[in-house]
Amino acid sequence: MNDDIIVAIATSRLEAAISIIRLSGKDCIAFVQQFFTGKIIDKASHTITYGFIKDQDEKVDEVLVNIYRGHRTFTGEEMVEINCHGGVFITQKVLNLCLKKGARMAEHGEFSKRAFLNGRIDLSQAEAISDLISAKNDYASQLALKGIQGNISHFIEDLKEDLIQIITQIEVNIDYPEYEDVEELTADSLLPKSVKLQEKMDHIIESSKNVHLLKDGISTVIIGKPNVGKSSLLNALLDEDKAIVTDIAGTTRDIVEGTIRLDQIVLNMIDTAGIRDTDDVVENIGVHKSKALIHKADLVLLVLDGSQPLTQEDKDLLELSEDTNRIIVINKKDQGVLNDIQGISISAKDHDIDPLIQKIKSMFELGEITSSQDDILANARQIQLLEKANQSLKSAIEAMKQQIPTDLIVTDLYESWESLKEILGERAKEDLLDELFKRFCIGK
Ligand SMILES: Nc1nc2c(ncn2[C@@H]2O[C@H](COP(=O)(O)OP(=O)(O)OP(=O)(O)O)[C@@H](O)[C@H]2O)c(=O)[nH]1
Ligand SMILES: [Mg+2]
Repeated sequence: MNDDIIVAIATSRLEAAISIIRLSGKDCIAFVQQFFTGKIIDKASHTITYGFIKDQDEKVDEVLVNIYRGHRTFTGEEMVEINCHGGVFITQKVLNLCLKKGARMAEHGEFSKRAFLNGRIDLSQAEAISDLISAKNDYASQLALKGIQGNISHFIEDLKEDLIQIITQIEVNIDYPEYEDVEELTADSLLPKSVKLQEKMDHIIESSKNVHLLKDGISTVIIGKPNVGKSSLLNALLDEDKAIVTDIAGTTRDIVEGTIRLDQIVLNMIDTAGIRDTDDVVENIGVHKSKALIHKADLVLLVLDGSQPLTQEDKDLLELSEDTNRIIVINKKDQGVLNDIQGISISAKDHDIDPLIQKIKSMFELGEITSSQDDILANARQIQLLEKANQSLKSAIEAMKQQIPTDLIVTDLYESWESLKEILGERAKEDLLDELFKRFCIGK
């Protein structure tokens, strides 16, 4: 494994009271001793020493140096942190000196990657560190902190434990097929155990997905036939004139985006081209894009013009969006309502949209989830893997129900097991690791 000495400025590049230069790698205490006047070479781990950083005879900075001897360190290797005065120029000069003496500039996330490779943290914890750095709201930071503390690792380990018990039970069966009575007995108790585990996975997947809507925003698409007031609704929600509004049908040709915040909920809004059959080439492309978005969105706002009777185009859209998470919005209520479709009546033009906002808030009322619930996955990669694990387990359950031979069932269960391991990076491939750790900042 690579344990050469890496170095990076671990604090922000702005002027500050102090800035920290972090080093990690084999014998990095002896390395720093070469240009530090304080005595650190024989000092105990986790101690702080005062002195000067010197480049030959020139004093570069007055510093405090923390030393950490392996393995109880962040990276699991010997580490040094040099606390410099916070000037950008001085910090850079100390960094340059480290590089000149032979340390290597750390890559993005390389400290965390070493922590992972040395078994100090698992992949879910490493990802949580990256998430905490980029967290932009309370939900995201709470979730990340739990991840760093090993929360995800714990509940995935629990799932693994349940699964391995099921696998063991079957393996015993395969090894001792002569006990026919035992086989029947085992198969009976296996099914409820497996179903219970599968329900646990279902629950984690669902709540994780909900929380991610909060963390990353709810992708919301506004659809409807031309001229019903979609762009007016976007503008009213954003409280600005972002999209062009005219009384000409087919005004919006391309997608217009905007973000709104309703308390803790963030909506990533997309206004689309009004959907209709058209010969206009540009408009037609827009219409296709609108249709494609309907099934990708977390929330669909289907706008109808309440002042007009329902048309075939409206009916087609009602059908097209039937299986989505949708709210039917009846616009132009200031002109009276002529259709009898159940929906939320608003007047986008007058910014009279409060009933819609209340409806959206009530649909995504998830305030309690992150604070009270522990088994939440941190990102799409983890959710996908748990879904895969769940899928394999489901096939195994189906097979158990159909009394398929146990040695075939075991293949599915092992697949499920592998996916669970992958969440924690226990089988992570090199290229995946590189991809994941690249998203970190240097010094982490
Ligand atoms: N009376 C009334 N008129 C409205 C309301 N909302 C929008 N309009 C008018 O309806 C017309 C069309 O509004 P847009 O917001 O451009 O409609 P659109 O659905 O985006 O239309 P396309 O982009 O062409 O698909 C404009 O003249 C708006 O002023 C409303 O609540 N009441
Ligand atoms: Mg429009």
